[in-house]
Amino acid sequence: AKDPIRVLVTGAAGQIGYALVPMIARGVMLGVDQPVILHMLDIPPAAEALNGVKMELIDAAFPLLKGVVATTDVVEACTGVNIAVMVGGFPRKEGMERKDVMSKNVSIYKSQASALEKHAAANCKVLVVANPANTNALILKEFAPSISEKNITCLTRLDHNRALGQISERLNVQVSDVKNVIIWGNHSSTQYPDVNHATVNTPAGKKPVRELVADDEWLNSEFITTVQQRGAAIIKARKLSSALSAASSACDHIRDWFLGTPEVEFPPIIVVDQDLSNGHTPFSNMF
Ligand code: NAX
Repeated sequence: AKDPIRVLVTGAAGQIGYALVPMIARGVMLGVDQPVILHMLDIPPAAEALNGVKMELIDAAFPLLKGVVATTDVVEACTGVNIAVMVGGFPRKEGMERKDVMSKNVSIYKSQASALEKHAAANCKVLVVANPANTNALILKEFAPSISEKNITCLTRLDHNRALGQISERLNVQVSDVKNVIIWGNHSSTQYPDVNHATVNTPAGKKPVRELVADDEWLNSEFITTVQQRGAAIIKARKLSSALSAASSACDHIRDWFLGTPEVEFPPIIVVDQDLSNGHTPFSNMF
C-alpha cells in the first residue's frame, strides 16, 4: 500500500473547505488508491465549526482517509504536509479599501509561509485559492524563499473549467471532448480566455473550436465576458460565491500537477512569476 500523503487545507471550515475536504478524502485529488491525511486549519472563531467538519469526515468513514488534524495552530497544521491548499484568507468586505485587505493578507500569508517553509515536507506543493489569489501567492513566495517558486501556484483552473463549460454548452458536446483552452492573465476580470488553440473531439476527428462555433462575434465578446464574470453571476444566483466548482477545480489543478497532464493537453497551471509578468495588476478583482 502507498504511504499516505498529507494535504493541508486552510480555511477548512469555510464553504470551499466544506466542499473540498470530502473530495480529497474520496481520492478525487490524488487518485482512488492514494491514502491521505487531512490537515485542516482555521482561525479560533471557526474552531467549533472546524471540529464539526472533522466529525463529519469521521462519520463518512472514507476508506482512504488515514487521519485528520483539525487545528487553529499554524505550525501544527503545516507540519509534514506534502500539499498545501490555501483557501483561508481575509475577504474584502463592503467599504474596505484594497490596501486594507492587502495588509491583512500580508500578515496571514507571511506567517503561513514561514510555517510552511520551516515545517512542511520537502518539495511541498502549494496552491493558493484565497483571493486575491495571485497576490497572496506572491506574498507566500516572498516569505518562503526556500520553497522552490515552481511549487507555488494559484488557482486559475476554475476559469479554465468555466471556459470548457461554456464551449461544451454552446456546441452541445461533452465537456471532456473540449481540449486546450487557455486562460491568460490573472484570476480576475482582466483575464483573457483563449480558444484559439482549443479543439473538440468529434466523431469526424479533432476540430478547432473556432471552426465549430463559426460565430467569431460570440467567441470574441460574449464568451469572454461570460467566463470573466462568472464568479459574479454565481454570487448573484446563489447569494454565495462559487464553492463546489472552486473545490473541484482545485482538485483538478493538484491532480494534473501531481499525476501529470493527460497527453496532448496543455498544463493549465500558472506559476506566479509568469503570471505577474503579463503586466496586469495582480489584484484587480476579488472574485
Ligand atoms: P469562506 O468565508 O466561506 O471561508 C473562508 C475560511 O477561511 C473561513 O472559515 C475563515 O474562518 C477562514 N480563515 C480566515 N482567515 C484565516 C486564516 N488566517 N487562517 C486560516 N483560515 C482562515 O470563503 P470561501 O467561499 O470558502 O472562499 C475562500 C476564498 O476563496 C476566498 O478568498 C474567495 O475569494 C476565494 N475564491 C477563489 C477562487 C479562485 O478561483 N481562485 C474562486 C472561488 C473563491 O471565490
